[in-house]
Amino acid sequence: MKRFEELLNSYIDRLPESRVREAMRYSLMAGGKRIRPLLLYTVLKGYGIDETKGDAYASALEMIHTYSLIHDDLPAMDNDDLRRGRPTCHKQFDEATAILAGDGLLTYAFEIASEDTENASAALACTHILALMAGAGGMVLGQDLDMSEVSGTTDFEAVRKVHRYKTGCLLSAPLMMASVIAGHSEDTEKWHQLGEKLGLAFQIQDDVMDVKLTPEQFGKSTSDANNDKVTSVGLLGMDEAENMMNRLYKECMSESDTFSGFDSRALKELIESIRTRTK
Ligand code: GRG
Repeated sequence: MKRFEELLNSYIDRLPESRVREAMRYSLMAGGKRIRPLLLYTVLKGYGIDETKGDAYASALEMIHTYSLIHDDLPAMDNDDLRRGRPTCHKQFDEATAILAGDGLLTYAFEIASEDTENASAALACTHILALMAGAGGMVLGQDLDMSEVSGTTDFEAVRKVHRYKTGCLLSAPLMMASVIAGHSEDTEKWHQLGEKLGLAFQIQDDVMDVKLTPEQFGKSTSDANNDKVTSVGLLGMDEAENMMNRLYKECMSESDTFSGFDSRALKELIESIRTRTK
């Protein structure tokens, strides 16, 4: 992924020099796992499409993901000091700059996603998917539900709904976008469903790691369990949460075999590496 790291950095270089630009770079280049870009590249590969066709969209996704983490860490939301093993953006800079860095990354993502003039119809469709999955009917809704509706709930379905929007939407987006770029828009809705399942598994795993790992191992403050936030582990217990997570990952792998004209081997390997991740 060295090529992708350089690509992200070069997008930031294109912006005028400023404090907000350096705050955007600080968070974007902080060693994230790049799971959303990897999902996009891997699905393109499965369809036999050159990965560079996905560069702009992979970059846009990582920018939106990074903006969401910057804003999630702010005192008004989760109030975290540590992210990806380093001070959060507002700790390294200040709150106002962190808000602007998030705004800058969100807006820049749409600039980048919409500038693919070689395939303007894919650019339009992918930009639309990005907006749907990231906005107030997607990830933003999930964050809102998480902060309001589910506090104190004992209903796992309510928690599942939060995960579906907060985590699932931004994992569905790369799968959906890759199917559009590959000219397989007939598969987009099915990828949406698969991404939601992957998101649920991924979030349950995040909750498991939140309990099992120290902040140093996890690279972020273990704030969810400590803040008495409702988590899958809290509601289901550790064993049941881990069983559900493994079952969901397995279902994702077998569902990835059901797309015609798609070689699922690389995607299954990626899902397995996500299932066995240690951070
Ligand atoms: C502020 C609109 C807004 C949304 C915030 C992303 C998010 C929504 C909150 C962050 C907290 C959280 C646990 C989100 C669920 C998704 C998740 C597990 C994010 C972490 O993603 P990774 O593991 O992070 O891909 P890295 O650091 O590897 O990029």
